[in-house]
Amino acid sequence: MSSQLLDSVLLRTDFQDLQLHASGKVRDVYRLGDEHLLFVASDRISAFDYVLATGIPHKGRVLTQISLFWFDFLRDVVPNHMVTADVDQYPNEARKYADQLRGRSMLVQRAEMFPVECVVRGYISGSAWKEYKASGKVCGIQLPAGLKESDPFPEPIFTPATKAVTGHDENISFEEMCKIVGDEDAHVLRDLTLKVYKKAAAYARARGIIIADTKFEFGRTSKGITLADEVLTPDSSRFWPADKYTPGKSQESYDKQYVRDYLEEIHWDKQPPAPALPAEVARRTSEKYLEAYTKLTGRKLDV
Ligand code: Q0Q
Repeated sequence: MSSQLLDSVLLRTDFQDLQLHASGKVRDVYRLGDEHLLFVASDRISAFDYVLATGIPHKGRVLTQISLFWFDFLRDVVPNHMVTADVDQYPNEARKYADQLRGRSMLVQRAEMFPVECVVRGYISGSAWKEYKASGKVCGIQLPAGLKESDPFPEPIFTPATKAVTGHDENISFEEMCKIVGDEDAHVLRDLTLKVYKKAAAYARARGIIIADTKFEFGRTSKGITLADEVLTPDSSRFWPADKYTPGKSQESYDKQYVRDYLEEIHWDKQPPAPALPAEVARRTSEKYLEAYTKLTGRKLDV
């Protein structure tokens, strides 16, 4: 990877003057006053629950811009927590880091987050496929017999989850969700999740990307129930290339397949330390992220 390309890879955010609110595998959230948070997307990539030692050029910017695209696309369906992604509008304490934040961050309204992951699945894959094979159900939902791996569900299904202490999402039934957030909010969250997914998945499919499933996080703000976190990105969703879709087996990942193939090739035991990636794998993965952005938005990211 050229040194210039390496310069553009942001692996660690370290904004000394900002107060860290939360940190995920690839994103960090900083507190800005009592009302706002600053979301920062790094170029880190995780695979099999581990952050790899090599960053992917432009990944953080692409995923931020994809969320911004969907917030705007869905603005008539559900309010969202985004305030601005224009670093020149950020509060002073963040503006000093404008050059590192530009394009890969957003100022969001602080919300009272619901402690449930709103997962919706259009196709049967992953943990749902395992559960279906064992019981014919997913999250307590009885499904038709004879579904093959990666088949579309007759209708997208809502399969909520809670974040267990291990950090893994744990599927729960809708009834259990009602006990956690209350009947009324559970019904509103389920209906919103399905409505948002159907609209976005239909749009993406027409542009060559199958969004097989995705995870939304909602919170309560002055606008009521508000769409938060990242939205319909390759990190919060399964993106499949539509032109390679073949039911009956697991599908290629639109964005992470080169990484997965490399990790299989070197027989990584999926134990830490996670390996570094060859420059060529990082470069080709970067191209897939940029390609996904262009397919969805019709725009090219200036790199
Ligand atoms: C909030 N997170 C998630 C997270 C680590 C994301 C805090 N608008 C909000 C949001 C949002 N979105 C949050 N809290 C209050 N208001 C979401 C779980 C954690 C990295 C990225 N953490």
